[in-house]
Amino acid sequence: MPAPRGARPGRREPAAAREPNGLVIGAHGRHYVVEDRETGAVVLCHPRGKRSDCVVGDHVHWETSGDGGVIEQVAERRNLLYRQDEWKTKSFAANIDQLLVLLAVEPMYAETQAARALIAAAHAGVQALLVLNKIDLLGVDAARARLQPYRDMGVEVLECAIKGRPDEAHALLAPRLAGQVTLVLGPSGMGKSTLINRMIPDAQAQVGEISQALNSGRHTTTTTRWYWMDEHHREAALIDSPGFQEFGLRQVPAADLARWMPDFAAHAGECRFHNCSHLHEPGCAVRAAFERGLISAPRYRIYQELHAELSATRW
Ligand SMILES: Nc1nc2c(ncn2[C@@H]2O[C@H](COP(=O)(O)OP(=O)(O)OP(=O)(O)O)[C@@H](O)[C@H]2O)c(=O)[nH]1
Ligand SMILES: [Mg+2]
Ligand SMILES: [Zn+2]
Repeated sequence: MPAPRGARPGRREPAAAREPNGLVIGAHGRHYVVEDRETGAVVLCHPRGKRSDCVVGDHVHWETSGDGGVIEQVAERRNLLYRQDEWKTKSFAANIDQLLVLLAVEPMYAETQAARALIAAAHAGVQALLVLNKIDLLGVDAARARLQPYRDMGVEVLECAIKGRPDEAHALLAPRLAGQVTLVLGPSGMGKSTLINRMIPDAQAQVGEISQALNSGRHTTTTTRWYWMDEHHREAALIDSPGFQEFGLRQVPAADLARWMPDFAAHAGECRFHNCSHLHEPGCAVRAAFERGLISAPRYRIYQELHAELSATRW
């Protein structure tokens, strides 16, 4: 067979010309856990050079080096979900098919956390669904009511009790997760690791049971990790992540915010001014919708809070 044009015998192809041979399945600071695409072997890798900009879900080209490996190149990403405040950017995962925002009846979460995760997903071009967990606990009616605005704006909202009613939860979630790479995100204590363990019995993700008898404290998830749902086909995966508190959205310009909030976007086109901020302008269709109850009071407050945050001077 003739050599391809431009290829010289004995000369190594640049990494860019080769197929990625690894997948980043874990990240611990400057160390990355890489799974070899061919063999499925797991190797601890360092990135080449000073910059460490890998994230779970990245397709990489890696080579053996000493006991571990070196990441030579990160392939172009289909998408990247991240949060960004004034000081830093924190990536959650790359190349995902969907985001599952997990909430619970208890502990009570801040609605702004859910809203922010959905905005980040919309901005990154990732479809998202909300799952309300622990519906076996008291307070389910109030938690359900808080999510009604999200249902109304077309977000898929599922309800389950992953620990309380595990079989039912499995039957509900399995078809939604099949064949997809799903990032599971949410505040601490919502049941993300419980969900991973329910769907993948071999996962053995640490769950935050408070063991008073053993006085061992809570086991919260501290790093993001990829779990295959189907070891053989390697199509579907769940990504467990540490609970988030802050969720900066500095990547979104204030003027674009309404675009990523479906209940706002539905009316924004009708405003008198095309660059309406939906805060104080006359002829604002978004404010009119809010006053008619078509946009919920908490959602409008979240918009005001975010708009102010994103308009503040950067240092
Ligand atoms: N009552 C009830 N408790 C649940 C349910 N699902 C999970 N839990 C409990 O919620 C607690 C927190 O669960 P985790 O899975 O560790 O939560 P997490 O979201 O992974 O938390 P972080 O790792 O800290 O982000 C544990 O004590 C679980 O047993 C449920 O359906 N009902
Ligand atoms: Mg966890
Ligand atoms: Zn407006």
